[in-house]
Amino acid sequence: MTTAFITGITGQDGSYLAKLLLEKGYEVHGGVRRISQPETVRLQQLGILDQVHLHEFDLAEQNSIFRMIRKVEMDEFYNLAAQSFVGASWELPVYTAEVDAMSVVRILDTLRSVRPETRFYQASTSEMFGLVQEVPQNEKTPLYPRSPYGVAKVYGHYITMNYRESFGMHASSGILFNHESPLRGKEFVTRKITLGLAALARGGNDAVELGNMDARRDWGFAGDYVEGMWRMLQQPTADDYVLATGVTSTIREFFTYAAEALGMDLEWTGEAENETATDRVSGKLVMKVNPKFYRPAEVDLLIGDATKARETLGWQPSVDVKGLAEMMARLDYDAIA
Ligand code: NDP
Ligand code: GDR
Repeated sequence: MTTAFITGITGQDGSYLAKLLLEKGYEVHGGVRRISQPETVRLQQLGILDQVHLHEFDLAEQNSIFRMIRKVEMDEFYNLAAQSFVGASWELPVYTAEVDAMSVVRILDTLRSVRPETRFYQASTSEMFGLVQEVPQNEKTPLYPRSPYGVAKVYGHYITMNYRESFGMHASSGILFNHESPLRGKEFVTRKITLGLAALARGGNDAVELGNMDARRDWGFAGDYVEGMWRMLQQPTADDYVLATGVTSTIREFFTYAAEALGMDLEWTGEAENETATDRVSGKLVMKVNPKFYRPAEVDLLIGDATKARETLGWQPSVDVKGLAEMMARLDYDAIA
């Protein structure tokens, strides 16, 4: 039986990946932060909490990483844990660097000493591309991160490549573009939108307050992306791969798709800080911009080219952005019933 260890197993991707690996017959172990009440809601929602082995573990603590890698006889290690909210990284820049950058070398160096044959996956991100240099973005596009989060992830990305090249480790990075799901954290824009719209459709009156409506993201479904992670580690040699849909949409477009899925018909007025959306059907104000959600520096345009993943891994996304918005909005609506 193949054994995998997942950091961030309680997160969106970690829980979907755990489910996928269990379905493939793996023994699945995961690291869980010691907090007063462990956040295992997603594993419960997927019905797999009693099938995974959870270990107390913190990425910021070297000894914790060392003990875990010594204890679990693992074949594959997926490093998904991170301070993953870009917006918070300006308020938590040092912590973000500790967890998203330094922990990667802590893990790699421990694996090198204790279990050098372990296959390693690093959760790299399209945020590393940052300021637009070229579109669409692929594995060779120059990096220009725009947030402390992006900067930390660039370190994680290059140190993974460096351990692969220096020590011959099977260490791969997935440069994943935004991927969402009904299990997405509530502060990320897609889920914030679908939760807010679902509450409005159920009779609420609080307009969703958002920041920059013009940013463009390449959004896919998280369930598809964890399949890509697994495929990377099944390759005979390690490498870096972009996973993306190749379609980019504004925040406004995502909002519109989710609103339409709940029967709304939007009228947009104003621009920038004064932009609003009203539902013609109910007459309610459903969106207003609040500048407090603007970021100190923005990533304006992300659109990925996943040709390499398609050709080498046989990977392709199965859900488009409209289908994704509909899936999330309807499930959030049903959950309120
Ligand atoms: P989530 O925020 O949903 O999950 C993050 C996970 O990391 C949680 O399990 C969290 O634990 C854990 N974690 C955070 N800090 C620590 C720590 N100090 N020690 C141990 N565990 C910790 O993120 P996603 O699932 O969306 O993303 C997974 C990874 O992929 C992240 O590294 C993210 O940066 C990266 N990524 C995500 C993309 C996306 O669109 N989703 C795109 C590209 C990259 P807890 O449950 O206790 O909070
Ligand atoms: P992102 O996702 O920063 O791309 O990082 P997020 O959903 O937070 O923001 C996407 C875009 O929406 C704009 N935006 C808002 N964002 C939030 N969160 N809240 C708002 O109210 C709001 N209004 C507008 C943002 O400015 C931004 O342009 C995600 C995370 O999962 C990272 O961990 C991952 O690496 C990248 O995706 C790829």
